[in-house]
Amino acid sequence: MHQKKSVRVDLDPQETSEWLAALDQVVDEGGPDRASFLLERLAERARAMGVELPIQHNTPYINTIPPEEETPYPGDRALERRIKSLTRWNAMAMVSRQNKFDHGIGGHIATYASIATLFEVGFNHFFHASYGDQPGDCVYFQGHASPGVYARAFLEGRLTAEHLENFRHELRDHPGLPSYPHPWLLPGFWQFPTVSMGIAPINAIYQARFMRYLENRGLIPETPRKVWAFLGDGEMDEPESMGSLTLASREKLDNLIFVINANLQRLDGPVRGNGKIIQELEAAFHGAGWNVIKVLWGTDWDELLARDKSGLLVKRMEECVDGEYQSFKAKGGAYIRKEFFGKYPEVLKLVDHLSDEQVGRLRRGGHDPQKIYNAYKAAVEHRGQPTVILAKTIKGYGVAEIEARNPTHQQKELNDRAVQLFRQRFDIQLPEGVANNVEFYRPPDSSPEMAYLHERRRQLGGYLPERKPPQSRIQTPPLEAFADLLGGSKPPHPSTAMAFVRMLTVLMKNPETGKRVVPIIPDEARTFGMESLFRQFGIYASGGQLYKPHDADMFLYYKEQKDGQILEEGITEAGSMASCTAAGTAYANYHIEMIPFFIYYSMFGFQRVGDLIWAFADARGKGFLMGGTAGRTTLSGEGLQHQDGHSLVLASTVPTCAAYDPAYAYEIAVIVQDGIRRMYQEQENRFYYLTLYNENYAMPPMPEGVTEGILQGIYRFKSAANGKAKLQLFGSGPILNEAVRAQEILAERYSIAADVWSVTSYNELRREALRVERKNRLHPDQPPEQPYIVKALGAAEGPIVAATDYMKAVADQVAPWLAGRLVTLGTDGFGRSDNREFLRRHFEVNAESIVAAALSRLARDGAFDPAKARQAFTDLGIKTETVDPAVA
Ligand SMILES: Cc1ncc(C[n+]2csc(CCOP(=O)(O)OP(=O)(O)O)c2C)c(N)n1
Ligand SMILES: [Mg+2]
Repeated sequence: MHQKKSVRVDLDPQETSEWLAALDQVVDEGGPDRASFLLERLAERARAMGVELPIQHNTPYINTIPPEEETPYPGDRALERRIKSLTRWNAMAMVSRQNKFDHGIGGHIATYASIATLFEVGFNHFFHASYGDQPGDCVYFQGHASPGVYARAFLEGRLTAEHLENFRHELRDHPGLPSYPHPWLLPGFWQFPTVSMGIAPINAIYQARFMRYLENRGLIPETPRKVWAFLGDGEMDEPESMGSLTLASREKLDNLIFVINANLQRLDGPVRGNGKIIQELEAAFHGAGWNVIKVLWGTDWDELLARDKSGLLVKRMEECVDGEYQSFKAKGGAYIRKEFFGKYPEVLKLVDHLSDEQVGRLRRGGHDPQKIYNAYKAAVEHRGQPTVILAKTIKGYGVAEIEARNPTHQQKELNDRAVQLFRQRFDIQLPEGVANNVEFYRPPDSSPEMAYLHERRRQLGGYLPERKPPQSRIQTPPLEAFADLLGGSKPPHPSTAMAFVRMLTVLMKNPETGKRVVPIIPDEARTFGMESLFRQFGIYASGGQLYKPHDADMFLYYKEQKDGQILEEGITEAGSMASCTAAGTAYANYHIEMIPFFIYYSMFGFQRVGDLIWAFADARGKGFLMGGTAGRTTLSGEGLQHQDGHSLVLASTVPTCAAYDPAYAYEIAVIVQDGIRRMYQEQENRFYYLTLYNENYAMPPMPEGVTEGILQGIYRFKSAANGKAKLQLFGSGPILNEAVRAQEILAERYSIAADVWSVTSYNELRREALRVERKNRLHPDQPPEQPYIVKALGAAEGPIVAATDYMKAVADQVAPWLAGRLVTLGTDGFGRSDNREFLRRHFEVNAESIVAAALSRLARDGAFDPAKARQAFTDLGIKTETVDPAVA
């Protein structure tokens, strides 16, 4: 009988030892690979016989690469150490000086101290700045280790002492240096914004996938390019950090290398005081299908481990938790001897020949160039899987009094004694004046270390990070190319979402833009009526389609192909945004302009992945975010968690995002066409957000002379039919149709003439008005200019009722320039499941509510009889005593 046993007792020690002896013999005679082969066969057989085997995702707490498999270090260790020490010095000096000078300005010493060797081995041996005429590796530097990246660029002569002097003084001195990697602030230097934890890992994964996408589509040549992401161990707690791991293994992204700087600490204290973060991450990455390389112990441990015949040293390594490992480094050699080695007499004996100081200096793997080099080499050579290197380091390494201590993250300044100890610790040779004043130091170019540094970078194709996008070559198709959208619709009428899909198809067939368009969809294509694109352009599948789709005999079948153009991302807005980021910055990283269209449920965009969008803007990302099924009342049935009435408010917070809320097909054509021109022809660093709705209605032909207004944000769509308008109605998206209906009701029932305006972008109108206002403010001696909103309205008279499917705050943005005339109707509050008619009535944005608001305002202005207004409310079915939808 098969019995489960939770406690395993050795029932036959004699038999056990025979099996173990047999294994020993196999290893001795056949080698470890043979042993591993046999064990795998045994495990297969055992499983087939129903024997329960533990699933193991962890290996022992020692280095993955055994010393006998290591390659000797190819570089000059002494010169590299000198370069690294100088980088350490300059990085420390930069932060410490600035904080002495400007107390509280911030910066980090401890993080770079822990990651310096991991960076330097990369800089000297691995990070390619180019591959022939192709761009080089993408390196995501741990954000708050930026002082080290600056310090190296200073040694390389790419940044000046003035730059370092102005670290975190971007506004008062020139040239300033931003705190962290921000392409927006240092566009020739930084490539990837990383400092918001979790952004780098997910962006790096999708970057590696996008690189393959471009290769598989034949848009860039295949190169050995790698994506390196240097990440904190605390950072791995972010859901974005680990959320897309299986994409990387599924896509066999062997161009991707994560290096996790496991210094065992985060900001407040240990990452896993009561456990071992490296083991936890190993299991998770193994489970997700990654190649895992642990770099735990430095070379000086090899000899101890070789003499550890009892296995007790490894046992001791395994039983200690990170909180203890942190204490060992915080408390020094004598403590380590007593508390770590002292637990077992056999283990204690292993360090008999070492002084306390030597015991204290036994290095961790992440500080040993030999171990790091071998891990990087194995990672670069590994095929078929992404690699994660788990490097054990020490936070604040080598910095007296802060090393491995809980407050180390916050340490910004070093006192004179600590500076002296730092110099001694890393044997930093400096001219005396430089050392005493904690000045920056770069040896003369003729020195051996500088010659070495430059030669290494020359071998690796130049310096990095560096961001140098070439001139764009895309010519925008003329507006006439989208004639389909400009001439008005015939029944059955489309929605703006459908009109957009038509435009996208035209763009994808256009010889200029066709191949550059990247449609990115998180499992919503059918929602937006985009399934027609599947067969025409193919869904990207790196391995091709391995099955015959059940709908293969249908016209619009689900076609996956290796060079498919559509990125069907599955249900991950974060992943899709990361793809959008890779595509929208391809002009800088691959020197090819790609035009992403990320099409998603508008509710799950800015609200859900806002920080990724912010980073996209920082990275000078270009492209289009398309918020489908937009509007709190236009998306019927779906209710509170689906109906979006606020993404436009959030979009307005991103400086480079131009947000539009178009009503008609031709507006979309004008906005997108001009967007391509501005971003890809004029090279402006901006991107677009457009709402798309799923309500079908007649799309009018484009009136004459409206393109400027569409782009600026407002134009008169329909003048009053009878008489000069005494009232102005603003509408956006499908609510524009409500405004038109209100115009008719007002004319027919109340003899009030009103003009109707389409407001395509309150956000853009406000920005322009603010720019003009600022100019006027700063030049009181010059005649004031008028903002576009004021010019556009011209002599249009009377109060203005603005209705939108978004929050009132969207329309309120232009209130300051409308002299108290503006009444806003919008969809503040939680959504409901019902149809459009009831939703618009509930949120008071239907035609009747617009009419009521107009009459009410006219009555208050003395231009309409209040008693008649009250009667009108009854006639229009307006309930005056219901709960405010904003709080309902
Ligand atoms: C999303 C986000 N949350 C919080 C922070 C603030 N923060 C900066 S560094 C840090 C701790 C980082 O710990 P770890 O990732 O282990 O990096 P280490 O400095 O230890 O290398 C925190 C919480 C941030 N930058 N981003
Ligand atoms: Mg950490």
